[in-house]
Amino acid sequence: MVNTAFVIAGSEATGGAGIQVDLKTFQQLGVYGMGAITCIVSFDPNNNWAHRFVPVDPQVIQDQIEAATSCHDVSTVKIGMLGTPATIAAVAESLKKQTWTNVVLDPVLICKGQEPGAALDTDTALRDQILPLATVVTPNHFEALTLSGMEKIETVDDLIEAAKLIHAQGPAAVIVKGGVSIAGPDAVDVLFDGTEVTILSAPKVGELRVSGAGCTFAAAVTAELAKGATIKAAAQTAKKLVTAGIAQRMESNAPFTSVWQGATLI
Ligand code: PXL
Repeated sequence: MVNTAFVIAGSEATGGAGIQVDLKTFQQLGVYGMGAITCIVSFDPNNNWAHRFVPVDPQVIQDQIEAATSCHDVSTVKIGMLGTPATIAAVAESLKKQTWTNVVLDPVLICKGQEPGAALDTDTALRDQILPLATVVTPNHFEALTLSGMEKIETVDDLIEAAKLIHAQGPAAVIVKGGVSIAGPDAVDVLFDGTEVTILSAPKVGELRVSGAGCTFAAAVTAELAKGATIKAAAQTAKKLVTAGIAQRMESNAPFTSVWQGATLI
């Protein structure tokens, strides 16, 4: 029996982020992927690679979710970029139509192409409507600041505090990713499951952000959970996979590199 996983996320056409990365990661880990697109992000090579953002009609998002979940039995879902309060409401409503064993939320809060005025509404909608449905949430440094309400996150102890504050808002487990935002030689992430704190650490591969690291990490956690791994084991595998994918990253004509979802594990 092939394990299945579903992703509800935005499209980012360069292949460096979004649903493209999620489905590649599922495949890399031997999981049958299916996906619904919530919004379309097209970077603009003539305007400093700014994000052009178009939300998908909420009804079309619900139709996609209906098609995928009717066609295949699936109980593990990853949620990536949703984009607007309307798309968030549509996804929340559709998710409630069946029970899920694992709901992995990558809380992509803002995208550069969105109107700043709309971003707060979007954050609030995500927090109110999607966060309570999540079993695992994977904020990066910026998202952890927003979701925890902390003024700064500078140390591993701060990462632990943020994970605990976000955990108190409902999700069964929180993985706060320190990445290059925390000083020191290692990229440190912290998993808190309500009782145990687990530190995931690997030597940094340079100090630059690599596109798709967050998407790849959450998608790898999702795929491993779909295969029956514990959250801790899934997070450890995801960390190894992202580290290898960053070390073997794709160069591009844009001023950023992307994670390679075909990297051999080191
Ligand atoms: O990496 C965050 C992200 C997620 N999803 C989509 C994106 C981006 C960043 O560009 O475009 C669709």
